[in-house]
Amino acid sequence: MKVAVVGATGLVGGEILKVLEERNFPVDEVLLVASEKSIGTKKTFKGKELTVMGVKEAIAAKPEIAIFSAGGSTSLAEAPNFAAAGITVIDNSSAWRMDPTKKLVVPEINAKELTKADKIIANPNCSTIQMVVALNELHKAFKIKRIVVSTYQSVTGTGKKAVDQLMNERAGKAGEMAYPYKIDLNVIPHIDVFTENGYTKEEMKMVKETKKIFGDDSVKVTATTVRIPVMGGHSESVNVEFAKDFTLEEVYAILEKTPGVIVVDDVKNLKYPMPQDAHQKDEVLVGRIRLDETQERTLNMWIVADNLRKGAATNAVQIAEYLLAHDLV
Ligand code: 2RA
Repeated sequence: MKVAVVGATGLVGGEILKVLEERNFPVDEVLLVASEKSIGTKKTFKGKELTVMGVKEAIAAKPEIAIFSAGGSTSLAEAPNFAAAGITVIDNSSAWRMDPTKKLVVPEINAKELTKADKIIANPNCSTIQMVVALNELHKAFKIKRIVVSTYQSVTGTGKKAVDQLMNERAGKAGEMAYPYKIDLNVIPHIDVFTENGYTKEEMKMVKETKKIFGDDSVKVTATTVRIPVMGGHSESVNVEFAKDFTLEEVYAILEKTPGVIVVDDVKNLKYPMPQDAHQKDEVLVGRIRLDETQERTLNMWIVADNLRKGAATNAVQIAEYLLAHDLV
């Protein structure tokens, strides 16, 4: 099995390589692929030094799977070329997510929709993945009517330049700006670009992707996505209204059995999810679970996950594992 990692030199690309190794994905050869400027650079995989190549060389090498994390424009330009060569693409960018002919997949929720015909598969946005993983089984049991979500997103979601800006600011050093403002000791209520309706693209991703992944257009979502000076993971405050009655005991029982979720909820002992605990983990941590005392059939909860792992690399590798396990590649 040959796997290409397109965008291998980025933060997510590095995590994809780490996850492939940690999960012992049955790969005989990994092809590191990046833009022209990175061709020839070296990275290590399973103790072996590999050389970064360009897309043409990678397509010619005919990997069975190509995992992309190279930005939307590269995905739009190159994913069809890989697919035309019979290579199955799993893409981390937003390029294909809302394309009606492409599947938007969180393995715990809808991997069963995948077929051999799917040659470009979209990986959802990190902030969407952790929320739907936490809510999916509750949705199946009690039918979600409406979600109000506020996110507190790690600078790693922006990339290396943002991490460097935060570290430089903390060290009192000048440096390149990934954001329009200082991020250290600050909070920026703006992720991606603003759209006509006053929401950002990041907020509208959470609205639209949630409906598509659940296969349920009736689920209402409203979001405020915020950047905070944190590493290790994204946090989300979620208020969710259901159509059916439930008890907290039923909610805990369902969450304890939800694939990909770890319940961390013991406030008497100050146990609740935090990015420092989610860092480098593949699970979604859920805590601060409590009834919304202002509205019937409504819950508040706090959801934390490593956005580079379950939010991107691990979800993509889990899709590849599913494809392999079901002879779809
Ligand atoms: C972010 N979810 O956190 C976006 C893209 N990774 O910036």
